[in-house]
Amino acid sequence: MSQDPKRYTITAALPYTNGPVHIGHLAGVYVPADIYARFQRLQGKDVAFVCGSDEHGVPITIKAKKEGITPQQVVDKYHAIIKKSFEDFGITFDNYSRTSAKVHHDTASDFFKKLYNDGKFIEEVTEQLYDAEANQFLADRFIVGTCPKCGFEESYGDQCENCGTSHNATDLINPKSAISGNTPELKETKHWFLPLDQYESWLKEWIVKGHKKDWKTNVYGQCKSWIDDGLRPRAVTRDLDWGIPVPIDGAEGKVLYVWFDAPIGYISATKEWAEREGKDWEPYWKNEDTKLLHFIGKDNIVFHCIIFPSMLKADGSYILPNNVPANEFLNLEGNKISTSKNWAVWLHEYLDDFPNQQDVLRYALTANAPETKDNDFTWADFQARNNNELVAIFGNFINRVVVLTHKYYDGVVPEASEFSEIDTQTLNELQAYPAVISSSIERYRFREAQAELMNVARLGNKYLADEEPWKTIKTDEARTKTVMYVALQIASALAVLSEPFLPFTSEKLKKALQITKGSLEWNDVSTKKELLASGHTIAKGELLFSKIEDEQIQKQLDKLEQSKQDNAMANKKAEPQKDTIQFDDFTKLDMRVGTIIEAEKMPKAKKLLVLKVDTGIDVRTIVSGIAESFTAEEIIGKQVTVLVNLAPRALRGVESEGMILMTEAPDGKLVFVNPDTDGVTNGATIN
Ligand code: B3M
Ligand code: ZN
Repeated sequence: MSQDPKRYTITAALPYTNGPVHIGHLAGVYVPADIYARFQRLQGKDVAFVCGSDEHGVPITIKAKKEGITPQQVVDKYHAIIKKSFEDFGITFDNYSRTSAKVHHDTASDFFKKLYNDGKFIEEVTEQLYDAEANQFLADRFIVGTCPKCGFEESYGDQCENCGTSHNATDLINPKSAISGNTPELKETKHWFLPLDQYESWLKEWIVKGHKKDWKTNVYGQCKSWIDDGLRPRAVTRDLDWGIPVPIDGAEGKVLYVWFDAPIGYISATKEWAEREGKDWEPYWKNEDTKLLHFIGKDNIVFHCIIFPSMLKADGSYILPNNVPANEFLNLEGNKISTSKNWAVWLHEYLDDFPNQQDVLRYALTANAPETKDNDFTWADFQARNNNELVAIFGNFINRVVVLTHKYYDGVVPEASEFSEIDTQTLNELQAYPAVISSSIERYRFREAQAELMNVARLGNKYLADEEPWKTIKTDEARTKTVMYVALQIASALAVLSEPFLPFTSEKLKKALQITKGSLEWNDVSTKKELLASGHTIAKGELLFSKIEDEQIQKQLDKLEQSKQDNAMANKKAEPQKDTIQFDDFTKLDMRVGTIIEAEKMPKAKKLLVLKVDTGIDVRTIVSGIAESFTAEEIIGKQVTVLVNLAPRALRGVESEGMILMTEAPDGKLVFVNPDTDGVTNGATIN
């Protein structure tokens, strides 16, 4: 392809529709893809930016079973949530489609048929695990059994979540169907395979010997190791009743493998878009002067770099991706993001909790993007990025410029007189930024690009701090005008250059500066002598950013803490029951309601509190190992359950005459077995 592509086909991984979108998806795929697409549009490029919901596959059928609804209901629910949250977040897909759409079923079926008719598949009968009671073949995720490697008893058919090994379902020891719990049997079934081995040398030529060295190291490395390991035929059909029916005779009850149909979803989404726009979709997928790019997360590399290209090659009429800028993973507060454990920041919830603050999240995710290694998102960092960078640097500069222009000149851009050396130097520096930022974006280095954008704001702040118009206004009117004129040029540049990263801010800023649509372009910043003319009137505008308070952050941390506890609760297995006792054994225990009337820490003992307890019989001393769960003050006055006839025992020299009944919360904190007996007096017996 020539240096300057005619058009861009930009795809972003189709999210699985078994849950909403979270910050891991955003940081890995959608924010960088959107920055790139917005940037190319700003360069006047012809862009098709497509995505859609991935609505097939086994996880969706499992979710449906769990919730007692149909797979269609599952995907309808999440498709709506995902689509809306992307829109509200400002992800500018030209089309967000879904794989249950007719256009996709047709496109994927036709794709399969062409390959089938051209003899590109091999047909093979293999033995697969079958659940006779449920009357169906079992997909990998529907089989659980003992991992042959580590002995973990709940390994899935395809992978053990305990040791990470991937294996075949037939390798599991003592496999069980997750549907009926029965032991599955082996049954013959016919499937169609794409013989990847036949594409090995071509892939080697294209990726390894080709110029794919400009792919990211992680992407190139994974591809190379897959190819070096040798490729094997891969089944592209499955025995399942949810998906696109295999469109040939003799394939009843079989559907296309989700990873066969999903990437074709990019093509269907492009078709749907082209039809709506009255365009021809084919150049976007078939012309060599199109730059095709797949934005994905690292777990999807093999599918986008090996399997899908082989499918496109097998068809023969398609172009291949120019690049696959895959990101690593984003963790959350030190732990892996997990949908099932609800360890995530969900986009739709963020949008509710932080209304009109889309750009803050976009900024924080890009500043911390897992471009070359896994990264961690923390709420503290999010808050700091906003308060110390967006508010203190970007917002502060713009605010000063707008306020001073109104204060000194009623909002009219002043006339500049002679430029000082500093002025010229500053304006020259400003002119260099579009190229600097572009170069980073073109190399998929979005965090670097965004850091350069912030340097434009820093340039503005430094200029104002050095030139001090608030001082010169008293002594040198002409100089002040020149300084404010230069500062307004920097503010205008920020309005344009921030668009790919901070689109909502860019919009607000353009409104404040009264920059009308289309009047100022990206490259104008380096070529135009004047971005905002003298005599032009700016508006007041709203504050671009506002401080995020500790309470807002605490609320988010509390939410995560709640997930942690819910999980601990769900995972906690009850201890096995103790040996049987007789009724007489039980009646020997004398348990009473009592009230803690005094409490103090036992000196030099981390865990112990010395309590005075009114048992109704007497007031006695009890030493209790609860100091790590309670302060002395908070338990005074609490009614508790006391075992009063336990033989006294000295603890650190203090005689303890009884025991207070406790249990443990999932987080390890002790809690009283509180009698919850409003109006019951001390000394009441428990039996
Ligand atoms: N649905 C997998 C994922 O979310 C997947 C991507 C499909 S892209 C064609 O990891
Ligand atoms: Zn294992």
